[in-house]
Amino acid sequence: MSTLMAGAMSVVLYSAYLSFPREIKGLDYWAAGLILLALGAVLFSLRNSSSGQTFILLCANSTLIWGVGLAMIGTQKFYGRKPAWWLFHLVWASAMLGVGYWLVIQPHFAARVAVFSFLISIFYINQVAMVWRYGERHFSTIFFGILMLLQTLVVLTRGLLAVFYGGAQVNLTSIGPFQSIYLAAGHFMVLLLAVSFKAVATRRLQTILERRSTLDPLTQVLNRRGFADIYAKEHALLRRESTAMTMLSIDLDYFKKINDCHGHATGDRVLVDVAAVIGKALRISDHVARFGGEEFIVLLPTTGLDRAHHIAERILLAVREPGRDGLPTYTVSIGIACQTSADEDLDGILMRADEALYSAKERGRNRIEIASMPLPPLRAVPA
Ligand code: GH3
Ligand code: MG
Ligand code: MG
Repeated sequence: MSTLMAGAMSVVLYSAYLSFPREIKGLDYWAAGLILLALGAVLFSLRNSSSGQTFILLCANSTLIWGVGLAMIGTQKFYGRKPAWWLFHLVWASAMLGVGYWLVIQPHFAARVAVFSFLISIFYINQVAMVWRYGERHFSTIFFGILMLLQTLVVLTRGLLAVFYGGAQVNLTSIGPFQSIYLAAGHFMVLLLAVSFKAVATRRLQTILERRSTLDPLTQVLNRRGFADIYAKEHALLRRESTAMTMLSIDLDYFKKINDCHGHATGDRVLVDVAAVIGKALRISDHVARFGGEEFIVLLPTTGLDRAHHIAERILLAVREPGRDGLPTYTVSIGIACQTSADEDLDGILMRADEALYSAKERGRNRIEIASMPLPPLRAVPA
């Protein structure tokens, strides 16, 4: 039963590994770990029917340790940690020495179970710590963490029972309450742990796809869709708190010439560069987006004209600094529009910022212009 479950979950995780983006790591190690767990269970079931019982038991123990160890490596990779191969090998070597000693030299079932349980729990404890430290606060992570903790407790309890009550309590071929709990936990834990790891990986996939759908792939700043979402939130805040926010419309000057003289690839590098320069001039609460071609929009929440002008100047000066990363020197023009009323919408403020930008272009480029404030809405005059 557990062999089938582990085998099936291995296929599920391997197919996820093949179809998920490469930045989601660890699924392949989990798939390999589950195959080894299935193989280990098969080897255990063969031990009574074969003459080479000792050898098969050693292989089964080794295979199970590798299986759980590879899942740990998978979890470490998933959370972007350096895989602790030294721990993997140390636990495996110690467990094989202990199991081998109490199997071949001085046969002692309970001692074997204790050594195996305590050492393998290191792999589980390591994963609990990983989830605790690096896990996202999300249901899938909590599910995964709790299951991993439960599995740790079950394995440690088995080790303690072996130490204090000897072999009978932990011999899974005999019948008793703990044996039943352990066997049931063993059967379902493999399935549940694999399902919960898949849930954590799927959650990561969702986050990546959401991020991709709101980011410009070249410059990694927001795209129009991402910007519209952010603007809607800031607009709601403006309506509630009656503050001001300011928009900068930034366009590269003579960008077509850069493409023509230095090639499209250099043009792309310039776009990445200008996004980085703009980003450095902003505060953490500000937002930058690429609105197609070579136009960038910056949203400065709770910021009036004076401060926005100061930030725009910082961008203008930083951009025209020559010789960054061997790129040609270039300049930008900036239009500024300030919004103080929630009556104006995104299209309205963008249009005013763009008008100011065109006026900066007309007046010679490499400069800043400020848009006039919008006219108040006309009110009907009573007759
Ligand atoms: P101005 O100073 O009036 O803004 O002139 P400009 O040359 O910057 O503006 P124009 O609109 O004439 O040209 C924009 C150019 O930007 C044309 C287009 O080939 C180039 N462009 C648009 N998107 C990309 C891109 O993703 N990568 C590169 N390398 N070039 C792009
Ligand atoms: Mg331009
Ligand atoms: Mg343009």
